[in-house]
Amino acid sequence: VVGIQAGLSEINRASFPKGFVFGTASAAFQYEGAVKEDGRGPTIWDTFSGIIIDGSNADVAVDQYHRYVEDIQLMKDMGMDAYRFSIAWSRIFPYGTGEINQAGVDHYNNLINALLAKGIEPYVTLYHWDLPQALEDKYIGWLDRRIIKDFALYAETCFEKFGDRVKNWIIFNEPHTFTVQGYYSGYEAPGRCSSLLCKVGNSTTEPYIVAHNVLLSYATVADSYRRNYKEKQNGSIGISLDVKWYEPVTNATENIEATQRAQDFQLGWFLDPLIFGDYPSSMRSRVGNRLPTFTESESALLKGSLDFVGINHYTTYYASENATNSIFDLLNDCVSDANAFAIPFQDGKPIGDKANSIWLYIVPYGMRSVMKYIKEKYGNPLVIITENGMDDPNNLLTPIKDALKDEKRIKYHTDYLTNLLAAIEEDGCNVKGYFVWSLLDNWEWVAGFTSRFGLYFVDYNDNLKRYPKNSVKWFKNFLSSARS
Ligand code: BGP
Repeated sequence: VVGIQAGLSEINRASFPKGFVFGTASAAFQYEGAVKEDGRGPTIWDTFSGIIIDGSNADVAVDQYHRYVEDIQLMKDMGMDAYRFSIAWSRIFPYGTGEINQAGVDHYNNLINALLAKGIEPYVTLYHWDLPQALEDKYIGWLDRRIIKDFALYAETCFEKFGDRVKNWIIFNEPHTFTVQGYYSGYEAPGRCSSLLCKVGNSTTEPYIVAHNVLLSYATVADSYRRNYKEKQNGSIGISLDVKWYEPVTNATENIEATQRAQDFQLGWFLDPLIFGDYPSSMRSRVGNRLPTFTESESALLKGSLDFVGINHYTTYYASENATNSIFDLLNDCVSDANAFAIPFQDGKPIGDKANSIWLYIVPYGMRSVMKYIKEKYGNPLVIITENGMDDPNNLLTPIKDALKDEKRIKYHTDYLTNLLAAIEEDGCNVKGYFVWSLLDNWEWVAGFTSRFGLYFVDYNDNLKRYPKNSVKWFKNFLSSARS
């Protein structure tokens, strides 16, 4: 068939396997606004006191809480099949547990029903980083095992209330990111660490405890879903993991080994327990007794508990055993135990063209490499790309008509999708969906409103009006080809 041989510009929906799903992704805190409405409780992101580049907050964000009908029409106009959004835990349980807030349930019922009425399938994330503040106050949130029970109650409540219509659940978004950024570097909520930005917590133990409690929460919820809901509701559950592709910065053995460790301390930290039942051995040997252990029954619950692996992939870096004394050492995603540094340069040359974000380099083959790596290491599990996208520097131009010319984004999606297709067709990877981050420009963690990832431009100076960027036309055209 068509696909890669046909050349870059020729791929379209019909090039992908039957039933392949295309959608856009979002997160409650970044989109909803209305933070004090209808009984929503505060979250750790409402109270976060770390640095946000433009000093903004997400009190209004892009106001999707009130504008979801209009936004669903935008998805429909493009021909998207699905929408990935997250439920704000503190709209369902304002204090994390206790009484259900009916107004919150009503809101998500309305959103789900409005999507289905337009033929758009909801893919629902349960935890996209907005922990109810009450649980942070009560027992320091993810650091305490009591969270497992509270999270399970929240998850089960969502299955009960929405599972008759929601068939795809993403239990956690990027546990690696919120573990490292929240408890190691401190750039993100709850900003506990012993490094630059804050002085609480212990960054040599907390990330591992948090990750462990997240995994045990996942295992508990997966077990409950399988026993009580799966058959009745005919749905599936998974998790979204952030994965950078890494290449060794040189062919020296130490850098080849650092590359594997970077992957183990990122993807392996979560996917190894979920597929094999335990952490990677490189983590065990380097972290020692600071790395918690799973009991036999916990390990059995984790093993094979995913119906699909969600992958959020944006960029590729080199990995090196040695620090580079650049800003990237500070932005490094790898905890120091990994003894691996991720850098986007080799001999001063960048690994790819840059998006607007300081961390985002455009390296399309990284997509294919990640897919192949997952197939080979983890036995070809079912994968959904739950995020892929970029913030085009042109989106910051004025006037707005110039900001809409996002040809770099079009090229990004063309090239990443071409590589994804090659992974499916030529490498035999088992991938069934692709979600663009993001439908709209929105409030980005740390970057605030300075970073525009949307297919639609949002005018923050004029009532949050949405304007289609050129990539909307591109997707519309891409999706309009007959399904294969
Ligand atoms: C992912 C998050 C998204 C989104 C995206 C863009 O890691 O899951 O929520 O924010 O990154 O990145 P950023 O917000 O850092 O600009």
